[in-house]
Amino acid sequence: PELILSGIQPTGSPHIGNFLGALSKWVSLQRTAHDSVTLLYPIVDLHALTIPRDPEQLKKSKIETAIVLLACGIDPARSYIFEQSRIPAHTELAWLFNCITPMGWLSRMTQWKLKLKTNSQFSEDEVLSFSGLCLGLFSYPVLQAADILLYKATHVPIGDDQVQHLELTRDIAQMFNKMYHQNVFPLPLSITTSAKRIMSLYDPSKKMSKSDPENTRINLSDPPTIIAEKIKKSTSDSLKYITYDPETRPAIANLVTIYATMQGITIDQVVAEHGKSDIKTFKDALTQVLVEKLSPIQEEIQRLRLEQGYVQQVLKNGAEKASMIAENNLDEIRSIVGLK
Ligand code: AQP
Repeated sequence: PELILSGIQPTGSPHIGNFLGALSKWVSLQRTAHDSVTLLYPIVDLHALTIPRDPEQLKKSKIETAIVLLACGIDPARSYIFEQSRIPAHTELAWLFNCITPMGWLSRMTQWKLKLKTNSQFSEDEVLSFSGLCLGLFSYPVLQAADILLYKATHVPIGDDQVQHLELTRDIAQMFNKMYHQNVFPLPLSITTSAKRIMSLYDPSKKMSKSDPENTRINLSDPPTIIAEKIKKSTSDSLKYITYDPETRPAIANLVTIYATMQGITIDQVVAEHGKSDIKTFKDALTQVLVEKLSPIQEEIQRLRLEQGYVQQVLKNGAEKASMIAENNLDEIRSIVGLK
C-alpha cells in the first residue's frame, strides 16, 4: 500500500516558501492521490529542538503550524496531522538507525553545516572542525529517516534542499534490509514540487526561512499592510523594467517567481504581462496578488485561532491514527533486531 509522508518544523509562522514549496502540494495530493493512499503530515517538533528554542514559543509555534496547515486546506478527514513527539516510536527507531549509520555518511550532509552557520556565532572553519556541533543537529537526518521509514512511506514530497537526506534515508533502509536479510523497508521515492525554491526578500542567495528576520519573508498570516511594506522594502535593482534573469537579477527573478507560482501562471506570462512595468508598479501588482491569494487562508487562520480546542482534537486524532501504523511497524522491527 502506498503511503505519503512529509513534515514541517514548528519553528515559527509558515511563510510563502513553505506554502509554494510544500504545503500547496500536500493539499493537492488530497485530490490527486488515490483514496487507498495514506497521507501523513507530522509537525516535527523534535527536529525543532536541534537549535535551542524558547519552550513557550515552541508550544505556540506548534499550534500555529497546525492552524496554518488546516487553513491552507489540509483536510483532517483525509490527511493525518500530528505532533511527532507524541509518538515515541520515532525516537526508538532513530536509535536503532543511529546504531547502523556510519558517521561518514552524516559528515557528508550539507544541511547541518548551513544550519549551524546561520544559527550560531561560529565561523565556517569552526563549523567544519565541528566545534559547537551537538549530536542532535549532526544526526537529525537519521531521525528524519526514522520519521519516514517508521510508516514504511513509499513517497515523500520534498524541496530540493532535502534530496540529500532522502538519499540517506534510502541508504539506511537498504543497509537495514541487508543486515537483517529482510525486505522490511520500501525505498521511498521523492515527489518534487513544480515550484522553484523561494528565496529571501532581503538576500536572494538564501532561501526564505522561518528562522530569518521578519522582513526577509512573507508569512501566510501577514496582513495586507505588512505584505505591502515587506514587498516595497524587498531588495531590487535600479533597472526600469522587469525581466527574469536569476544570474544577473536574482532579487527580481525571485519576485517574478513568487508572482508566477502564486498566480499559477508561467514565468514567461509574468514577463510578457509586466516586462514594461517599472519595479514599483510590478511590486504593487505582486502585493495585490499576494493579498488576494492569501486572504481566504488568513480568514481561516483567524477563525481557527479561536478554535484551539478543535485544533488540539485534530492533532490528537492524527496522533492516534499515526500511532497505530507506527506501533505495528515498530513491533515487527523490534522482533527483527532481537529486542522482542
Ligand atoms: N524557501 C523555500 N522555498 C520552497 N520550499 C521551502 N521549504 C522551506 N523553505 C522553502 C519547504 O517547506 C517544507 C517544510 O520546511 P521545514 O519547516 O520542515 O524546514 P525548513 O526547510 O528548514 O524550513 P524553514 O522555513 O527554512 O525553517 P527553519 O528556518 O526553521 O529552518 C519542506 O518541504 C521544505 O523543503
